[in-house]
Amino acid sequence: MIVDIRKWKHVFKLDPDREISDEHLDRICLSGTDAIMVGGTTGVTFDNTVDLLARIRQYEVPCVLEISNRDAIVPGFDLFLIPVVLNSMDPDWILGHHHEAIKEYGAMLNWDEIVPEGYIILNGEASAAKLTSAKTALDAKDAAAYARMADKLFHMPIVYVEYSGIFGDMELVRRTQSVLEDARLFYGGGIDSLERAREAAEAADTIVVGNIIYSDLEQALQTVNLDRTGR
Ligand code: 1GP
Repeated sequence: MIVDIRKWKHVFKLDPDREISDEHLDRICLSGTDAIMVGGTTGVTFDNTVDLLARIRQYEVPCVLEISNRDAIVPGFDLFLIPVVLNSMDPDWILGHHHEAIKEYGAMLNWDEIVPEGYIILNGEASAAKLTSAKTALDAKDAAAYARMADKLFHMPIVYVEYSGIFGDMELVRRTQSVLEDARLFYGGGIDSLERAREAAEAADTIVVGNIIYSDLEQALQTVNLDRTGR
């Protein structure tokens, strides 16, 4: 399947470590979202990732894996997104884990399916921020500088502004998006209503909706109803 991330406006992120019923998964996969991203910070294993992939594969929706650890690299996804945490203070999350994984699998990878994501993690309370020792006290200028690095120095196709768990500063997101020339700005964090989805979609290129799937499915499904004109 040819998957073009540049066409994505809305993505649902499913965590292999969390339970979702067949009925809820059915509604998510048929919601009209542009893609399902599979990923999580903790408890992601080969087995729970394979299980979730097999269930999602019953539907036509594109399905991509955001790789969070080396043990959970499962073949069969449409794309493999590789997070590089630009504001991590621990080099392992910028290139250390990547080096180890590529040492092991580099020769057999299909690089056309690999998409690096330049992450900027901004909610210091999020488990991803703690795990990666992210320096989250950043202003819009800092975020824009990381975004330019990802876009122009490293030619990453995605800059991901991650507020996981809280709804972020949309002015910062807007300003960060505005400095990008080639990369797409993905925004995730605290989108729990159509109103917030629309607000985030005005600032970012692509919005990612996670948590609310598990706490209020009806609200989650509402977030797909974006105005799809424009970028
Ligand atoms: C998490 O960016 C996603 O990685 C979505 O965030 O779970 O807060 O919706 P939420």
